[in-house]
Amino acid sequence: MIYFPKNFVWGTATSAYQIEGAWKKDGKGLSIWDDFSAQKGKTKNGDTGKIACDHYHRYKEDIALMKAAGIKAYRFSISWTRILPSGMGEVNAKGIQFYSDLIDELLRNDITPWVTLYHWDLPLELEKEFGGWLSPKIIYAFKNYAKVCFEYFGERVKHWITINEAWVVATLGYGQGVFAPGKISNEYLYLAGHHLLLAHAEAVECYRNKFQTQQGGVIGMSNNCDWREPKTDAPEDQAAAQRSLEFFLAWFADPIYEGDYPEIMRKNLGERLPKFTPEQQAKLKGSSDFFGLNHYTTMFAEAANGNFGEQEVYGNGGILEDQDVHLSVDENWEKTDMGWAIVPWGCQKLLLWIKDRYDNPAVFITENGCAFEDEADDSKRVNFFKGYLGACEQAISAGANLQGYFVWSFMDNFEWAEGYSKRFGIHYVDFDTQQRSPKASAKWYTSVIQNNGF
Ligand code: PNW
Repeated sequence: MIYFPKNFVWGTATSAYQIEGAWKKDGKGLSIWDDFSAQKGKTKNGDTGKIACDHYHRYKEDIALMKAAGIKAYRFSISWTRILPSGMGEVNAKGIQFYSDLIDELLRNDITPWVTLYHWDLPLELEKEFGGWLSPKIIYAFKNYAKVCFEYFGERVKHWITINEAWVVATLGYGQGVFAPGKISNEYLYLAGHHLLLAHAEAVECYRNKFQTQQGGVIGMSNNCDWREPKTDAPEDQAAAQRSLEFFLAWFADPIYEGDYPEIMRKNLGERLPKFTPEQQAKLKGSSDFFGLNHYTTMFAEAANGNFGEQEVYGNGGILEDQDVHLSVDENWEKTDMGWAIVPWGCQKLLLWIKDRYDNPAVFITENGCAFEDEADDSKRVNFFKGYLGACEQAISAGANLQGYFVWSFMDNFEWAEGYSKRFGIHYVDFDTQQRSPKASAKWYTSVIQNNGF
């Protein structure tokens, strides 16, 4: 039996563009993902989120499934362009109504809403007007949007996540160009990352100054990180693994917990890494009430000593060269349909790394899950969760302050560049008929929540 602390938060997660559909309904403006997925060759089979799971029309059905599964907390994201169709300016009443109804429906079903403000669907207008995350103008646009959300929803929403996975936004969107807006540069990613952090800090300051006291909620950021295991015991490989974690997670977490980027980034990147003013540092430091962590996989790291070529895993964008690290996986590790290795002990090590580096903050795993084709017993997915939840339990026993876990994802959905080809959900969705039903993993998760053990 594996036991979790009494008030452990058991949840599941989704994001707006991946499930809502209704891409132009009720005054919604276009986002960079509407634009990107419509471009030839950007997503597998040309898939887009135009309909997705049609959650916009079926949210009541989906919440009923959540309730039936015994899920206690639901993390979803707000589509910025439903609220502010061009990113700034007039509020779209119908967009407010949709999220207001969704929140009410959750509360009626005793499910706690955890709301992500930015899960990658930047208003296209802001991309066109000033280059989105590449311009400091985005900081105030984001703050303004966040403020609207706090005003309309903050009486009912007590858990806020400003930005989902700044690393993905910066690296895949502005470094490698495989995600919207599809830019490729070894400078842009650090500039975008800088503005993501500053936007987070402004939104948090706004929440704390104007809303937090009356509304009594918490706010933080969710960052993604794999574990990096030294390929060998050699000191240079151990240093490479550490460096790789610093370029991955500490890139965003150090500014939030320490007020500045890791030294190794400053050293290796020189002028490509923007600097914070002392005022910005003060705003950033301490700007999260909890540590949101999205974790999926583990890779070996070894010192590259300047040799790059075929071994590169994440492609260009410069980030591996910047780290001077080679990444690889063990051929014997089992892999998901995304090719991501299943390594539960990596999760445990990462949780303890966070504990040690950031003085044991309250951590919520805001995403963890795996893509697998459906099987009747859904055993691959169940085994994945068993492994990772076991690792969480061990990390807690070793002192990690882990307080919650959100399965990614509640249902099969639009998996970005992979379209509908990759299935992460604990609920099956038939995209032709829009029927959904719980997979065996959903039933298994229910039993974990109920028994708090397995
Ligand atoms: C996360 N990587 O994305 C996102 O938050 C989800 O929207 C997504 O569906 C889920 O994980 C599964 O992919 C990631 O390359 C995308 O390391 C790419 C990476 C990590 C997370």
